Formats: sequence, structure tokens, C-alpha cells
Amino acid sequence: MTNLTASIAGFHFQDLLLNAAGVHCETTEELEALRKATGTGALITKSATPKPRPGNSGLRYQDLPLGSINSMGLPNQGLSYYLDYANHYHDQQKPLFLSIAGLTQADNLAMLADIQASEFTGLVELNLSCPNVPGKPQTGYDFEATRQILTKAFTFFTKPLGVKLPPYFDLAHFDQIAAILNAFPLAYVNSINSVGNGLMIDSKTDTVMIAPKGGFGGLGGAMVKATALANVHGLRQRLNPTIKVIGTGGVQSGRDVYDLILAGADLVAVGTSLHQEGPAVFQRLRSELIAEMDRKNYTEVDQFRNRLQTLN
Ligand code: RRO
Repeated sequence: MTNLTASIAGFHFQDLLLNAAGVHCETTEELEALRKATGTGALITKSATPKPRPGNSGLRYQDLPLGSINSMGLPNQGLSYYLDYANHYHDQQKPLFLSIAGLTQADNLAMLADIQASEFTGLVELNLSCPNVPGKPQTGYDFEATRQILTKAFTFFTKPLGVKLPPYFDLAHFDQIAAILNAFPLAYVNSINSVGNGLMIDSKTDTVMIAPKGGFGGLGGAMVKATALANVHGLRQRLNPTIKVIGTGGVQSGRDVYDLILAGADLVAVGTSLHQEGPAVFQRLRSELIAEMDRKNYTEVDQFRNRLQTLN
């Protein structure tokens, strides 16, 4: 039997795959399908705001030859919907992550206070990297704002907390964000969110491919794999060992999952491929990962996790 287990903040995962927040997780029906899917070891809710939001209007997701572009604009059912689901959630085998993404610092702190006061006993992910709300820059690119919200959050929040980060593109930025994150008792970081504000053109019509924000949107899928690997590895090298890493970005095959683990990921999340294939993708990825491990004579993920070699 191949061992694909992981742990974060005392939670044990029998399998290391989960959905990327935002994909197949806005409704309880979608969440239940993820919970029941073979190959998932956990699930995460769509990032919540204090009140329900319809999100951006018009065509807001498109598949691309090498991935996807989206500008969903945070459509969600509101925090109390997900808290209600979470408070009735009793599947010990597959821990639940609750994702929140307030449009202001005050909204984020208010939601964390609500979660702190609730019965919720799972893990919470603070999304600091939504690229698609018009007029709202990604908090994760503002280092002082990131430090400030974490400082305030940890004055009262005692449940396991992780952050969803945007991709960084300069090693100096890896140093800066890691130094900030290391100052807090974070359970984990999730890296990367989509590569923000890409633009793709439909050659048949000479138009942009999605409607909101004049066509600008977050990129995911195969085209972001190298950026995801760099961020997972760069953060793993810099973060305290107590801060675990969820690797997200560019997973199409079991080998892609393997690569993120080799780069340092504890769990691996799947976005674009889940959108394209539905929850059955997890069974495929799990068996492809096991086949790859068999080829390498590994029986446990710990035998290669964070063991990426460099060339001398
Ligand atoms: O809803 C979105 O447009 C969205 C969010 Br909140 C996010 O964090 N990442 C993304 O690609 N889209």
C-alpha cells in the first residue's frame, strides 16, 4: 500500500489532494461531491465574503490551450452558508478548510471573529490574493497590509489559520513575504493563487476572452506550473518548518503532483483540471501519482517530499 498521508496543525490527511478554493465548491452539493470523490483527502469552500455575492457578470471563465483564465469576482453564498455546512460537517477522514476573502481588512477581521466564536473546528484559509475584484488590489502584494492583518488576526484568532498567497516573481519578494509570515503562528501557506491579470485574445473575433475588467483575469493550469513550483519551493526554503505548504497550480497529471511534493508541498490542490474534468480527476491523479512513485520505488510521500536536487 502506498502511503499518501500528510498532516497540518494536528489534522491528518489520508490522501494529499484537494480542490483549489473556488473550483467546484460554491454550493453544498458541489462540496459533498468533492467529499465523496475517490482521491480527495480534504476539501475547501469557495472563498466567502460576509454577505452573498453574485460575482462579476458576463462570460467569466474560459479554458485556454494551456490552462484557463477567470474573472469570477468572488461569487459566493456568504460566510454563514459555509459556516453552517462546516458546523454540520463530520467527516473525520477528510478535513474541511473554510476559505474567506473579505474585500476590506475590517471584513476579514469580522469574519475571523465570527469563525472564532462559532463551533467550527476545522482549518481556515485567509485568501490574500483574489485578483478579480475591480478596484481591489491583492493584499498579498502589499507586504505592510499583510503584516497588519495577520498582527490583528492573531490577537484573537486561535483556530488553525493558513493564508492563500499570490505568486511572487522576484526572490527578494520571496524573502520579504517569508520574513513576515514567519513572525506568526500560521498553520500553513497555500501557494499559488492564479497569476493575476493576464489577457488572452480570441483570434476568430479579435476580442478578449472574458467579459469582466476588459478581459483581464487570473491565469491557471499548465501555463502556471513553473511559477507554482518556484513559489512552493522558494517558500519551503524560507518558511519555518512549523508552517506547512499547500501547493496549487499547474496540476494536469500525477507527475505534476509529484513535482509539487518534491518542491516541498504537503498537500496539493487542483483547480483548472478539476474545472475541466470534474471530481473524477482526483482518482486519476491519485493513481498516476502512485504509478510514478512505483517507478521510483517509493512507498511513502515522505521519501521524496522536499527532496528536490539542484545541479552543481
Ligand atoms: O472569484 C474569483 O474571481 C477568484 C478568486 Br476569489 C481567487 O482567489 N482566485 C481566482 O482566480 N479567482
